[in-house]
Amino acid sequence: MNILIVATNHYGSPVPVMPLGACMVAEAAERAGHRVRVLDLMFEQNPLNTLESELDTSKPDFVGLSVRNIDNNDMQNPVAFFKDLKPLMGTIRSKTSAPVVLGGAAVSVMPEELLRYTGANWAVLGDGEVVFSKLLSALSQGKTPGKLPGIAWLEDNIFTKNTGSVDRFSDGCLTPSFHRWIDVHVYLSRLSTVPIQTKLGCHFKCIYCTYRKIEGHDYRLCDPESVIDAIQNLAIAGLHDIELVDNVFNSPYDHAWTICEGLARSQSGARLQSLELNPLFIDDTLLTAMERAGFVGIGITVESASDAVLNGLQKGFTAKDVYNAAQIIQRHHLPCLWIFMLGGPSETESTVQETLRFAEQCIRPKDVAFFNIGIRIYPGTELEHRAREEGVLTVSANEMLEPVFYLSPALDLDWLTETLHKALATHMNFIDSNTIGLSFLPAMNRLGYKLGVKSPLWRHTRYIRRGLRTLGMEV
Ligand code: B12
Ligand code: SF4
Repeated sequence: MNILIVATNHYGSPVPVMPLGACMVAEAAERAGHRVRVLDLMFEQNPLNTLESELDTSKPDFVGLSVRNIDNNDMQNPVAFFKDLKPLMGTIRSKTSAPVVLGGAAVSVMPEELLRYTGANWAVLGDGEVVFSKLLSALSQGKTPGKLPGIAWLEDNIFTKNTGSVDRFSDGCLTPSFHRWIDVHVYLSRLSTVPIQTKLGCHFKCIYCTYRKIEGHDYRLCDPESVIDAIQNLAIAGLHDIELVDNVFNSPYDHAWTICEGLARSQSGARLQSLELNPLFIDDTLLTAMERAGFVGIGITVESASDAVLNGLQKGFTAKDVYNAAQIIQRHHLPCLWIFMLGGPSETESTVQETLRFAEQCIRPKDVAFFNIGIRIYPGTELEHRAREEGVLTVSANEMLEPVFYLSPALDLDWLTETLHKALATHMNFIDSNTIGLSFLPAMNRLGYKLGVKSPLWRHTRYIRRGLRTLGMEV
């Protein structure tokens, strides 16, 4: 059968993200015997026209829509990407009556709402490479996929989903041949990294998090040797800047350490990054192994340095762990991006000051602190219940495709914005979502590439900000 998979994401900040999932699903469908094309809308100037001509050319029997982002998770400048889906569906329906299957992270987070909003026929929940092919096989034989776990649909307008054990995970590290499906060079010229997963799942229970809805609570670990091979092969293919996109890279600790040790031995030449480190599992041994493996940047998602807030967020670690991680990081050379979330449950003016004090005293000037204000609330999370109890959230789950945010009732938004603004003005290595939302960031990525700057660009934050300020820009 002819299958068209449309990677719908076209958001270029902080960098354009390669559609890893769409490519994996396409390759799996091809292995199952289908003729598959991927249409990547990331750099398309006129996505609807391009889609129209692609539909004319490929005449698909099934269309898969890969949907990554619902919105940009940014309370200060919210952008709702889900709204792009209606015109795309309109174009598809004007050309073909082929069934449309939704997949992608956004779909796992809000499947019912996206099925209703788009009018698509089916949704695949979670990792889709095995389920999608099974769904295609059932539908092409005229069978209803009925009990196939991992799919959802609307039946007589009632949302129905099949849970149960989903036969979908291979313990080998899956890396698609990106060159076959997308224009890799354009991504590289925007300083994009090549994404790769070493595992799925997360054991933690942070109250706002959707990741477990996407990948599950139990860890599903890729065989370390297969991860090392995959990274070596990417590097041989000229794809050196590789990002490990696990929910949390350093948990389980032993798995991360084994991969790093193997990579150090392999001398792959890859330049590795991961922005998802948990302070609980950082120690000198792991950071040394990461340095030897070829890491060029790490991110640590601590969210806060106040016990009250960490407790409220149910992060599973304490302010002491955050301070301890900072001391360890200071003993190493790895550039580090610290990620904070201000305004969560139990946040007050004094807890904000605690976190800012930590950032001022414990983050090296060469490292970077990124501050987010407010937390996007998603249906089904603990945060949703808390927000309803506190009267912060009043809309129904169906209305939550439109971004809604939690801000601690004990905080005044103007005070918080002003306080953060002052901290950013005096610390050139502090940034917020306004900085990564800068309209000229894509142009800066392109310029950086032309000048031979290597990813991650955030390592140069203080020089970039100083330079732009000299030019009179308010950044
Ligand atoms: C790593 C990551 C990043 C990295 C990406 C680095 C890189 N080089 O790729 C960085 C930090 C840059 C990033 C940025 C952002 N991210 Co992010 N990110 C993730 C994370 C943790 C993993 C994504 C990933 O690669 N997964 C691995 C691949 C294999 O999975 P996948 O693409 O989802 O594909 C599988 C399934 O979804 C499915 N599937 C996919 N397509 C299709 C198609 C069909 C037809 C079918 C059937 C199935 C299917 O099968 C695939 C294979 O198993 C997810 C959380 C998560 N656990 O998913 C958030 C997540 C995707 N990000 C999210 C967001 C919001 C963002 C930002 C907008 C944040 C911001 N304000 O900057 C930006 C957007 C960037 C952009 N240009 O689009 C949201 C998106 C959903 C939402 N809430 O809107 C997520 C889910 C986190 C969250 N908050 O809920 N992100
Ligand atoms: S550790 Fe990260 S992925 Fe895991 S539940 Fe918390 S926020 Fe989500």
